[in-house]
Amino acid sequence: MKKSSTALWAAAITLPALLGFAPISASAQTAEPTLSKEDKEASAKIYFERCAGCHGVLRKGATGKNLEPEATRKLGQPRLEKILGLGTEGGMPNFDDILSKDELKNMATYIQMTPDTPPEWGMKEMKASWKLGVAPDKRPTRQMNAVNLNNVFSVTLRDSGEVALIDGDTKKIWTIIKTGYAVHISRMSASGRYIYVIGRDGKLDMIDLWMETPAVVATIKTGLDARSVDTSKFKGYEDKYAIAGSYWPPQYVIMDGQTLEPLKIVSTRGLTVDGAYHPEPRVASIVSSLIKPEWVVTVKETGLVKLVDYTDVKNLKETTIESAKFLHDGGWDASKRYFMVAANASDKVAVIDTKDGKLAALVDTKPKPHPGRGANFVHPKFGPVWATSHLGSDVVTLIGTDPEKHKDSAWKVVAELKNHGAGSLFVKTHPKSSNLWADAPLHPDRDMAESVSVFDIANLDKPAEIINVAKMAGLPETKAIQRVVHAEYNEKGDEVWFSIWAGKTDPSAIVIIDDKTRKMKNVIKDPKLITPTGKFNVLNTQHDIY
Ligand code: DHE
Repeated sequence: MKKSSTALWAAAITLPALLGFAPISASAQTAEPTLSKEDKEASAKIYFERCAGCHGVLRKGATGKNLEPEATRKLGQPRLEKILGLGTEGGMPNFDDILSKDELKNMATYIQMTPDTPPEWGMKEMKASWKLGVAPDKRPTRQMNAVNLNNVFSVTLRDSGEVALIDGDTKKIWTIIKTGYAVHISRMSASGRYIYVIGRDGKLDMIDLWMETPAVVATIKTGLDARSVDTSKFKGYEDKYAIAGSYWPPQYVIMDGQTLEPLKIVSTRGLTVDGAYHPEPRVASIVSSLIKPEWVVTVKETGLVKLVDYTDVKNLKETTIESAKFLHDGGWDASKRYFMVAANASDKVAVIDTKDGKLAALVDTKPKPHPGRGANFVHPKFGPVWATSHLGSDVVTLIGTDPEKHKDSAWKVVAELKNHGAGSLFVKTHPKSSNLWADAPLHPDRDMAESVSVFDIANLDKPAEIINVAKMAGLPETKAIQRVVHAEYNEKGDEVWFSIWAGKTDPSAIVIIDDKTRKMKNVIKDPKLITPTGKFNVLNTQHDIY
């Protein structure tokens, strides 16, 4: 029986296993090995929450390995249980601190079973999910609060499906807003007034910072599994459009930037750079150009980068650039002409020249680069460089980004700094800082995952200082590792904020370090801070300062 869009919406708020995923074939249900209905549903939920991001809904592999039955059954139950529990040096995190022995056992079985295919999510379903809470003409005409909006941080509270807006001046939680499941990133409108927050369940919420207490003014479910959102930032198009990319279904949607009304959906299914058809080419990072009315949309599995021209949404023009498979996250170089994006499972960084609409270079790196948006600074010897750390290697890679004045270094790895461990996710600096920070939250060793490296940009021959940030927070000991994740600067660029990310029921904190002295300045502790991860300072996010 066909499901109504309301039923789909309701189902999709809960998780995919419970969403009515249609089994691929009847034989899959009887295929060995098997789980009880309850255990299969529970495992499918864990798979969606913890595994699908890296391995894909159809388990074809990307950042993580292919987990189709052909591959997993070769490894067998005991080996799979061990990998799931302890993780690997290659960047697969350990799950023995958050999953029980039975859950690990069931997961090892589950990934040997045939994957299910989730339903599609088209215009009809999107429109049914769209809610305009406060129409643009009913919103404030000026800022109704006295908060310094430039220094507000939108903090992901991963496991509670919320964001905390923290006033960076007073370090007080201003408000906590319910958003999508395991909310992923926050991005700003060009004006800096609206925050757009995307959940892993595809729920996009638009928050108005001008209200006395900011709240969601529009919401839509853009897909069933999503990671990216951005807005139109080119002159004349400020706050006009928003775009969200989905993992499932593999597509992006362009929306009215004031209301989130969906205007156009574009599928990303198709052929990879190698010419093979892929049923699940997921939209990874999206950034908004300042030099053209375009978004840069990266498609993970195909390795294609789309420059989407939004001047005529009805007759949409896309420039398709071939790069390398498994595109993931990335950011602008300092000039904001080149987009540097990690093709992480290909061990490459692709450099997209958004002025000429071409691939400028594919740079080979150590395994699994993972920059977040990366970090830009002027290297004493090589001029402007962009940095990334790695999931699969204990280095921070510096790539030259100035083909005009430093031609010899441009698009080359000019240095590899020693990070304190692999399992790194994010690096960060600020134009006003002389520090470069790198985390390693997915390192299987507790001490490594709880520490960060900080490099002196003026003296990069000196080894990094390693700081155990979790200890600084002074939280009680927890079974789960207190992973220290995602550096973010404040408006002035003189404080760096780190999240302590442990278990859902564990106490958590945000540690604020004085960037000059590298000593703790404040710690924000509050029972409402449940699994804080990404932090997005309004001004830095609005202007792509990193
Ligand atoms: Fe992320 C950015 C995908 C797991 C925190 N993450 C991104 C982007 C993508 C992505 C495609 C780039 C968005 C953009 O710029 O438009 N992330 C994925 C995954 O597929 C993956 C590996 C697995 C999953 O199941 O989702 C994954 N990410 C995580 C986490 O587990 C993290 C550490 C904690 C969390 O909150 O879920 C996490 N991802 C982040 C953060 C950013 C991000 C904080 C933004 C970094 C920035 O500075 O812009």
